[in-house]
Amino acid sequence: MAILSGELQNQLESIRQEALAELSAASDLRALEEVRIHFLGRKGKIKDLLKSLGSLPPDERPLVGAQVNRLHDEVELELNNTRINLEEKALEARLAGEKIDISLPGRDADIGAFHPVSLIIDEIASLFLRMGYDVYDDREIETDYYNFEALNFPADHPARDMQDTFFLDGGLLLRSHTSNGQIHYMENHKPPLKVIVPGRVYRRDSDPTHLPMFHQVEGLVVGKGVSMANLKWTLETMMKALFGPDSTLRLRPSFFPFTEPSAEVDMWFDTGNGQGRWLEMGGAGLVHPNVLLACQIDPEEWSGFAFGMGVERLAMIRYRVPDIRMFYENDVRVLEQFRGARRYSAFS
Ligand code: FA5
Repeated sequence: MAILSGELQNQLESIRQEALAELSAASDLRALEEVRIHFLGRKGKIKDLLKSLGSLPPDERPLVGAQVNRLHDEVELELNNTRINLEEKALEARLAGEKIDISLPGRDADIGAFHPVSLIIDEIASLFLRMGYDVYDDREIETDYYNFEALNFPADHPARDMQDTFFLDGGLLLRSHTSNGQIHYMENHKPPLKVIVPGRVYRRDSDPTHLPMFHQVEGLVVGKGVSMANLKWTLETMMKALFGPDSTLRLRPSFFPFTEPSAEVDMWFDTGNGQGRWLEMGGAGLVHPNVLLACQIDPEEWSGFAFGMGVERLAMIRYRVPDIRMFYENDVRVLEQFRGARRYSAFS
């Protein structure tokens, strides 16, 4: 049996000593990795020894190979032990640094606020409920019939272009106004009737005073001898309730297929420092006889008024918001200003 030469013995022993010394000096996992590469890596000292086996006489190779493998296993074992120690120390250090000081005061949970649009809708609903109106919630996905045809928009009539509509598959559309609620309500209720229809509407629109999704509140009254004077009084009552007794409202002649006569409703938007401008709040008018007829209501016997207000526009005036898009940017700095705002319990 071949005996290991003294020179080789010394070489193995010195690598062993060197490896153990470097392992015990490694102070963190990175240093440990360097030691591993230095001795056990592909080009490390122990791997080099194994590679040099080929140059030994064949009868010496098994013995030397066994010795080198033993050295490899010993260094690897020691390296793993050192790694476990270092990992434990690193964990202890992290836990010590992360100690929770339970004597510190806690942080308040953020309390949400009602959106200004919800606040205005509730306020309007509360007012009209007190005046004996019904509050009716209606669908947002609609047919051409309820959004246009029953409202006296003839097919291909240019008035349909007044509202840039989102069309869906299957002949459906996203309602472009809450006036569809007039038809649904009159199909199911006989006059005399008084109703408001708050809800979301959609149009292909976006600028400082226009949104692609916004809210309207529709109002509809059908009775005997209902006139423009009743409409004007109702609009003024709503504006004064929302904006105070000094608020200024203006009616301008306008056109809607479903009302005759028709008016545009403007409010004075006080922008501060004595400045301001008129802002269009909604449309209104006396219900067109064709609309009553579409709902089997006799226009000889009954008359009515209707209005449709833009809720975000009302909120702009109420809260002096210069750009309508701010309501939907979800900037908490804007929204949290409404935290203390009053919510009317119209629906409770
Ligand atoms: C209508 O939608 C009619 N249905 C209103 C109506 C109802 C008239 C009943 C007569 C009888 P108009 O397209 O003008 O009308 O819209 C009404 C209001 O919605 C506008 O005055 C404005 O306040 C608001 N509005 C319209 N488009 C937008 C938009 N893109 N973003 C925000 N508000 C809008």
